[in-house]
Amino acid sequence: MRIDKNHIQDTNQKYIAEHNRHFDFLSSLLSGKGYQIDSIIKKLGDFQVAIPSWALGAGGTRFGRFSFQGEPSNLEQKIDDVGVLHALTRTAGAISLHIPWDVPNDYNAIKEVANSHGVTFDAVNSNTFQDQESARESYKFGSLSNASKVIREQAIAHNIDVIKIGDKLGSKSLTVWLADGTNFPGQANFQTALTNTQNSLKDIYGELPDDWKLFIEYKPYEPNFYSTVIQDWGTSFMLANECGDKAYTLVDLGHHLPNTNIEQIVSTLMLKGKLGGFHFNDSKYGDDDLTVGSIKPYALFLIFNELVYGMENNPQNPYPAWMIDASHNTKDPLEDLMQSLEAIQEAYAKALLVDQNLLREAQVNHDVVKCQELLQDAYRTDVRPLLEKARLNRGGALHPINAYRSLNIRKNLIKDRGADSVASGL
Ligand code: AOS
Ligand code: ZN
Ligand code: ZN
Ligand code: ZN
Repeated sequence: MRIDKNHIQDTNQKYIAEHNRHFDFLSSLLSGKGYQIDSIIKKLGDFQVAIPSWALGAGGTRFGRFSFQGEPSNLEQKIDDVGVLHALTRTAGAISLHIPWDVPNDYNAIKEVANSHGVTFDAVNSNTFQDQESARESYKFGSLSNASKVIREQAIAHNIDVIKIGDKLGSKSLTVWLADGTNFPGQANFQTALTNTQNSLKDIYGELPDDWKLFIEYKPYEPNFYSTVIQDWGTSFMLANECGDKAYTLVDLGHHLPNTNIEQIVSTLMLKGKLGGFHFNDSKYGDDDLTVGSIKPYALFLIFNELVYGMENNPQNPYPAWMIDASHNTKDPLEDLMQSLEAIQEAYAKALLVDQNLLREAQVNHDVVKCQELLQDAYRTDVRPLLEKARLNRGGALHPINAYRSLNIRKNLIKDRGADSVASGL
């Protein structure tokens, strides 16, 4: 399945006059206020977000899984789906693989498919939260933290395998998310579990190629409900520091207890040069993995405000790896991902409109009202014409979801793959 660029242009015809009107209005408004429109549009176009291979099929919950017709059933088809997203939005230029769900049979063939879509391989994710059929040891009571040395060694070896697989594809980072923890008080010794995790991570870190990064993800609870070994950003940050310069904290928006000030966490990590990666999603309660921007768009904007500040003022922090980590079972996964991509771009564009100089001045003058006015003025601006322009400039669709629907992409995928295809993996 491949979208002809001309077909995307055809779908744009219907909206171009309206787009021009909106864009002209917004750009004269913003230019009048002194903004450099071209530079904002360039930044939006350059902002690429990786799509996780496991979000391309309809997800599920621990209670069940409902598949969506035409799901990709192998790695090549997953990359094709990211190709569709990238062709329409021009902002999904990477895929993040999960091993062992996505082990390539033929590396060159897989690289060629990705290349043909202009898609690169972002962070590779290891999996020590499920037992594989061929596995000798079980992760039921933990992996890198396990009290048993043989189990830890199996988990370390798996992570090293994942690095080797990613290296053959051109990935430059490994993301480790552990389910390790306990369900009941007294079940494990906290200090032993943390020490084991630290030593295991150091062993993995020792096998990283020079130009690679290790991302350590944290999460307060789930699947364990009493304790999680890497429960918060502080624990992740500490482990990253113990490992070394190539190890970083990864922030997943859903991995915080309700009302946590995530923007402040982001800001602290960037100041310390340790924000390595980012998983976008949204949540009402916990790690809900809902569509980005569907629940708390203002919080997302405030987070982006800190990300933009950090990208402009913290050269000690490398450019973070962006990924969507969302999946559920009610929408067409590709339409859902387009909604997430749009929400990310929108929050980013609004954050780029925050006048950092005026904000600094208002802060120094303790003008609290002015500070809020500056943020909210940016947030209330309808930036969608800027996003459209960024896509248009790169050959994408003015309205990706409308184009996806009018080009009958899902129908074609069902025709190619069958109505009962099931995504491999989760
Ligand atoms: C799990 O909660 C984490 O968010 C992981 O980043 C990711 O969702 C998982 O590795 C995919 O199964
Ligand atoms: Zn995540
Ligand atoms: Zn998660
Ligand atoms: Zn999540």
